[in-house]
Amino acid sequence: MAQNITVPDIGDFDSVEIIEVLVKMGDQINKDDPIVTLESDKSSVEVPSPVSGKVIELNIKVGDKVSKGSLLAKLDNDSHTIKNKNPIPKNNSLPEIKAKPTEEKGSANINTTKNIKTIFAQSPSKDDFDPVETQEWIESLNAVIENDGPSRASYLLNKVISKAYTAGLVLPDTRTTPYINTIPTELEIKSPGDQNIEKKIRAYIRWNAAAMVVRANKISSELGGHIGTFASAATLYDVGMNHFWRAKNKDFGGDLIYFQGHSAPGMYARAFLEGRLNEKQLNKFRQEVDAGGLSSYPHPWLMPKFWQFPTVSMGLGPIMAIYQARFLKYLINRGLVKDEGRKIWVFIGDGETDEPESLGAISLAAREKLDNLIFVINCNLQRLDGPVRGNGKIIQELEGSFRGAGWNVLKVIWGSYWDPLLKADKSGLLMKRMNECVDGEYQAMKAKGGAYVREKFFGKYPELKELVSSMTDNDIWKLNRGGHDPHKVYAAYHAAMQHRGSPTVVIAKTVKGYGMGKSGESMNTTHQQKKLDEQDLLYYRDRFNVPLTDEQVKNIEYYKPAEDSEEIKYLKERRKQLGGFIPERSSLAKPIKAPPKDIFESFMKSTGEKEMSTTMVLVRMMTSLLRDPNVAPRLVPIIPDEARTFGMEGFFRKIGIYAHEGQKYEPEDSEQLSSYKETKSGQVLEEGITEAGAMSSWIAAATAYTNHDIEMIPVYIFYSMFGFQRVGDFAWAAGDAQARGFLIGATAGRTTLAGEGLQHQDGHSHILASMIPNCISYDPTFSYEMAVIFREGLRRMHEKNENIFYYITAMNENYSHPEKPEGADEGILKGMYLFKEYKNKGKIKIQLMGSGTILREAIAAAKILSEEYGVDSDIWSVTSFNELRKDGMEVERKNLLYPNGEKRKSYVQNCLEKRDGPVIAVTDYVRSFSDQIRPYTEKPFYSLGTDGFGRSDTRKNLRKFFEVDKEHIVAYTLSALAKEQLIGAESAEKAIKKYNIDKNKAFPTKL
Ligand SMILES: Cc1ncc(C[n+]2csc(CCOP(=O)(O)OP(=O)(O)O)c2C)c(N)n1
Ligand SMILES: [Mg+2]
Repeated sequence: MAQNITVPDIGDFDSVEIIEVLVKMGDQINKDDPIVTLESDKSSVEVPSPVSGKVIELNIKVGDKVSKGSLLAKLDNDSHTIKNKNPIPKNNSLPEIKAKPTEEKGSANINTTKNIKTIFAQSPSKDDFDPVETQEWIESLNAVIENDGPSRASYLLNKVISKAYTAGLVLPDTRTTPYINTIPTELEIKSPGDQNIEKKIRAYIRWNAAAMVVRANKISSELGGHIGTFASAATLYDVGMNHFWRAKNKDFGGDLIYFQGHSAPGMYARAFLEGRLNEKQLNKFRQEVDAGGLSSYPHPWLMPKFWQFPTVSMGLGPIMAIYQARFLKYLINRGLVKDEGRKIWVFIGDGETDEPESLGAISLAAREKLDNLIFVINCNLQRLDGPVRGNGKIIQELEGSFRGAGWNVLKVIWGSYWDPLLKADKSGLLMKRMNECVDGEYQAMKAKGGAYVREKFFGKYPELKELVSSMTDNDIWKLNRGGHDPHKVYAAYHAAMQHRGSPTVVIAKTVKGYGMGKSGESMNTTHQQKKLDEQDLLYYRDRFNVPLTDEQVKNIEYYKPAEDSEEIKYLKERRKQLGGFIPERSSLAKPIKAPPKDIFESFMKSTGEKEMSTTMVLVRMMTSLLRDPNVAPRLVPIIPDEARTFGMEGFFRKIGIYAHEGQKYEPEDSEQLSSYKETKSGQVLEEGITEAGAMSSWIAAATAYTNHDIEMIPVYIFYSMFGFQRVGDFAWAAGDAQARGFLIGATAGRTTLAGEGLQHQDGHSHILASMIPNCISYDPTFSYEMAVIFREGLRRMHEKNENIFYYITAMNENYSHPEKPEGADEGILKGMYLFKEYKNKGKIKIQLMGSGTILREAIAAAKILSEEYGVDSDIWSVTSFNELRKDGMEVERKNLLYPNGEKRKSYVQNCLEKRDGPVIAVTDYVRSFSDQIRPYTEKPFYSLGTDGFGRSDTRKNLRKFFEVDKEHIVAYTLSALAKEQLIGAESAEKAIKKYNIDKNKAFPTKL
C-alpha cells in the first residue's frame, strides 16, 4: 500500500530548505531512517520515515523549500522491515571482559538502617516534663522492634511522622543523626584480614611516606611535601587496598580510585613495598626534571603509567568523580561496556568540602542513583591554617548535606576502644557529651593528651568522670577515632559496597598528623610540617614499632622487609586477589578509524548564496558523522542547556537525550520533529546549567580510553565565554589527564555575539586555551576550514591516539562560504594559508591577516584598499595564531641553540619571506592573540583587536567601537604605511575623515 511521507511539525519554522536528500527511488528503508535534511536559518534536522517500505515516488530535491505537510515521498510499505545496509553498531569493539575477581565475602545485603536494637530518644526541647511517658514511648518502639521487626517499626514511625506533619507539628530537624557511628557495633562485618600483619604493613608505609618527605627536604627545603595528611588517612587507604579495590586486568575493568592529592606520599610508600617503585625513585620525590622522579601530587601527565586522576586542585576530584560514575552508567546503558559492578572511590579532605565544586554536584549523584560511587571524606577536623569548623562539627554538617541530597551516609566517628564506654552509657549522657563538644575542642584534645581529655571531655559531668575512673590517662589517650580503626573502616566499606540505589559517603573522623606527637599531631601547624628532627623521627618510629635502629632512623632509612617476609607476601597476595596493583594507568582501547574524506566533501564546496554560521556548519558536520558507522556510536555531544542556542535540537529526537530512567512523561512537544526525547540509551548528555558538570562529563568521556578501555569522541559545546575562563582549572586538569576530544567555544568573538553584552562577549578564550600545552586551538572562518580541522582532530586524537585536545571556536554570524582554495589543507592545519592575493597595481603591498568572522572584514578592507587607494594585499586566513606561535617559539629556540648552524625557518617566516609590506593582523580577540606571531614575521607588525569590555549593540557598531571593521582596517593600514614611509600621510588622514573616525575617542579598554 502506498503511503505519503510528509513534513511533520517542525516547530516555529515555515518554508525551510531541503539541504540533503538521503534516499533514492527504489530504496528499501526502515522506519526512522532519515529521508531528507531540512535546514532553517539556525538549525538543521533530519526527517525520519514514519514507516518502512520502498521509495516509489520522490517529490522533492535539494534546494526546495518545504513546510509542515509538504509531500516528500511515497513509500510502498507492504514490504516489512529490512536489515539495515549500513548499520551503526551499538558497540563495535566492546573490550572483552571476563569474570570479575573475587568478590568480597561476608553477609550480603547488610542494610545499616535495619536491625537497630536501641532507639535513642532525643527530646527536641530540653523540657522533658514527663520522663515516664517518654520512656513508655521508647519501650513501645523497642517492643515493636523486638516482636515485629525493624521494618514494621519503621513503618509505624513513618505513619506517626506523616500524621504529625498533617497535624501541623514542628518536628525535630532530622538532617543529622547522633554523633556516633552509623553502623551499630553488633552489625559490623568483621574484616577477614590478619590484623597483626596489616598493622605492620601500615606502619612501614607510614614510615616510608614520612621518610621520603623528610629526605627530600634535606636535599632542599624548596621541595616541600606533606606528612600530616597521609598520616591521618593511612588506615582509610590501607583497608581499601587490602580488601576492596579491584584492579584493572584482562578480566575486569577495575575500580577507579581518586586519591586525595597531597596524600600521594602514602601511595608511593605502598608502591615501594609492592616493589613497583625503588628506593632511588623515592629519593627523587618532587625532583622530576631529570627522568625518574616522583610527582608531588597525582599527575598522569608526569607519571602516565601510574596516576589516573589529577585531584590536587581541591574540589575538582569530587565533581569529576561524580560525572565519572555517571559516565560509566551512560556507557553501560548505551551497551558500550558491560556492567561489572565497578566502583568509583573518591578521597576528599574535610577542608576540601569548602570548595563549591566538591558538594555542588552531590544532588546529581543521588538523582542519577549512582550506587557505583563511594566518597570517603577524611575528617581530621583541620585544613591548612586551622580547624575546618572549630565552632561546629564538620561531620554533622556534611551528614546533613549528603542526607539531604539523598546519599547513603555512613559515619565512622569512634574506634573500637569506645565501644565498651558507649555500651555502658545507659543514660545517653556520653552521647550527649559527644554531641555537644565542638571540633575545636576535639582537635585540642588530641593535641594535649589523656589527662586533658579526662578533665575537659569526661570531666564536665560527674557520671562521665566516673565512667572512666578506672582508666589511666594513657588508656584515655588510646580511645581512638573511627578512621584509625581498621575494623570500623572495614565495616563501613563493606556496607558501602553492598549498598544499592544511591551513592554512599563514608565520613570518617581522624587525627591530622596521627602519630607525629609534638612535631605535629592535631596541631594547627600540622599541614605544613615537612621536616622532622631526630627526636621526632625516633618518636614516630616508636609509636608505630618500625624495626629500625636509632642509627637507621638518624639516617632516615626506608624500611622494607625481605621479599619472603610474611608482610610482603601478605601485601602482594592481597593485591593478587584483587586483580593487580592500584593505581596503574593503561589503555586497551582500539582506535577509531577517521571517517572517509567524502563525509566532509560537501563542506569543501562553496555554499553559493546560502548563508550560514560556522556553528551550523559544525552541527551539520556532526549530523553527517552520525552516519559514519565507526564514529557514530562513539560521539558524545555534551551541551549545558544551550542546544537550541546552537541549533542542535535536532539531536534530541535523532539520538536521544541520556536519561537513566528513560522518559516517564509524554513531552509537551511530542508531535514535533525535534521533540525532547529522553531515553535510557540516549547519546546526548544534556547537562543542564552547569559548566563544571559538563566539563567533568567531557573529561570522563575524553579519558574513557584509559579508564574504560573504549575510545570516545566527546564534543562539548558551550558559550565560549563560559568556557576556559569559567572552567579553566578543569581544562588544565584535562590536559594533565591527557583528555582527547573537542571543546567547541560557540557564539565566539567579542563583536560577533552582538547583543549579549559584557559578560557574554568573548575576546580572549583563545589566549586562555593557548596556555594549555596539549590544547590545539583554531579560530576558523569558513566551512571548509572547520571541516579540515575537525577531520584532522578525529584522525590525530582518535585514530592516531595523540594525547591532545582541540578547542575550536564557532560563530553565530551567517554568511556565505567560498570553496576551499586548492592546496589549502596544510596551511589550515598549520595555522595560516594564503586566501587571496590582490595584484592590481602592484606598487604597495601589505600582508593582511585575519581570523574568525573578522577575516571577512579584512577581505572587505582589502578590496577597498585595492580599488580606492592602490594598495594591494596578500590576504591570509590565520586559522590558529596559537599554533603558529608554538612553531615559531620552537624554531627560534633551535636557532639559538645552534648559533653556527643553518638557520631554520618558522612556518610564518616561510609564508612571508618572499612577500612584501608590513603585516596588519586583525581578529575578534584581544591584540595579544595575533601579537603572538609578531617576532616570526620579521616585518613591521600592526595588530587590531578587541581589547576592552564588550557591550551590547549591533555587530556593525561593535566592530566600529573596537576598531576592527573594514573602515578602521583601511584607515589604520594607510596610517601604518605612512609610518613605514611607504606612502604619504594624506591618504590615511583622508580615510580617517571619510569614515568619521573620532580621534578623540578613548582607547576601548578605558571605556
Ligand atoms: C583549589 C585549591 N586551593 C588551595 C589548595 C592548597 N591546599 C592544599 S592542601 C590544603 C588544605 C587541605 O585541607 P583538607 O582538605 O582538610 O585536607 P587534609 O590535609 O586535612 O586531609 C590547601 C588549602 C589546593 N591544593 N587547591
Ligand atoms: Mg582536613
